[in-house]
Amino acid sequence: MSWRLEFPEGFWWGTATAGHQVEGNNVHSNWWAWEQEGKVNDGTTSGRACDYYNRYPEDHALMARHGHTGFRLGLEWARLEPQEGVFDEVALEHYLAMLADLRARGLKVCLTLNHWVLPNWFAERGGWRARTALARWERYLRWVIPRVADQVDLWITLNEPMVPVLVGHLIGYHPPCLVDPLAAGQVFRALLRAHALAYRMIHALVGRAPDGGPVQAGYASAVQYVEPLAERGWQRKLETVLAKVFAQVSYKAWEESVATGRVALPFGRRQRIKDLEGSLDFLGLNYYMRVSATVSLNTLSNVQAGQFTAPPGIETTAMGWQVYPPGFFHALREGWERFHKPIYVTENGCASVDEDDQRRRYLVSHWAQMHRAIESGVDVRGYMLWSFMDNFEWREGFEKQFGIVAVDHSDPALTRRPRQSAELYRELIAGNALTSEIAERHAPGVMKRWPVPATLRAR
Ligand code: IFM
Repeated sequence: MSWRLEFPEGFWWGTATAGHQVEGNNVHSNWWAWEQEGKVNDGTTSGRACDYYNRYPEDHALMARHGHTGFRLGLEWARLEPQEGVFDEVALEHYLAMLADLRARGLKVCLTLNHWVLPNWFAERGGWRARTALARWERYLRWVIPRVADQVDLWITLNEPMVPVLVGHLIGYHPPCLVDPLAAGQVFRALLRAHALAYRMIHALVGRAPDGGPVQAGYASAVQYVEPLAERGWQRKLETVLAKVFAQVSYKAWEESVATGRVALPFGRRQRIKDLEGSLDFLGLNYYMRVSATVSLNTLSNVQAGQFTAPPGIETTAMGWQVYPPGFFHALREGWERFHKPIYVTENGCASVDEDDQRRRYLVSHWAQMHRAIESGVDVRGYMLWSFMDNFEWREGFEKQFGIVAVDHSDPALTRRPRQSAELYRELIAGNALTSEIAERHAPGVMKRWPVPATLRAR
């Protein structure tokens, strides 16, 4: 039985990265300082990362050769404002050259203004919790936004804001490694304000998008599909409650706050935040996994990062994350139903347990679910695969490999070696369609395991 899943004309196909994870030598940042204390699990530091900062022409050329039509990258605030109030014009010129190079090769630009990492001076003066944090952020934005404005097609104010809130301030896994619910609450509110401010400033300081259309700004949210693990009985009941709490805390509180303009914290005063309500022109959605909420007689434990339990028969990636493609469909539907705004998938991908087979199975099955969502009426406009190349995976160091392009970090030349998944992606983009032939050749059997209605109907 053969089938063909066509994507809308003009669909954005690209990859996503973050400055600190690929550029190298982000020496004035809080992450860099923290890494020097030996905190990264595999004993590495971000160091030269992929040296994307210097090798960007080679990387962009590779993207263009593979038919990509866009790229998501980030600016590093610590590079641009290495000391408080001192802005680095040379670094800005460098970023402008990078952006111009992308555009010259026909790649559209999705730009992230903040992907967790802070200038070290900002972190040392209290980070997002400082009374003056917002004024510092505003001063930086006022300088940087107009300078890059004519090169940016899509603006992401903040990447996965709930990660610094929860992972940095509640469970203490990322810097500043606090286990402090009050601090987490403060950062949550501060980031809502930071997002609203950035959104408003982008609209105030940028006239039009490069294609002449309206400015497009949003944030990128990390969305999981959360379900109870048990199928019946008292466990199911308890786990259903736990699943709700987990989803609420991990992303829904943020989304609700943006939708209503009021802080959606439990026991909160539903305080109103200036300019927050509806502060998105599109929803940036990052989806990786299903989370199964589990409760056993003596633990309430496994909703912590890296300790998710997968039901039998469900594979997990090198991150220990469940591979559950239908969750992607549900996440897209949920995002659409909440906001009724265009959706860009700003991240989706897999740290493969093997060289590339799992990654290809993952990608094929998730693209099919994205197509299913589009067919059901969700306005998905683009997809940015995480990630272009193996990069610095935060506290996990270089061990986890998300790249469709392999980079061996012990290789002095940091040679880029496209994996078969890069070829798979090229084939998908070339036809703007996923076909049964491509799927079967790259990921035999996966569409039988995770069929979507269109593949069952087809002849
Ligand atoms: O590497 C990260 C990225 O920085 C944010 N989203 C999830 C990715 C994979 O863990």
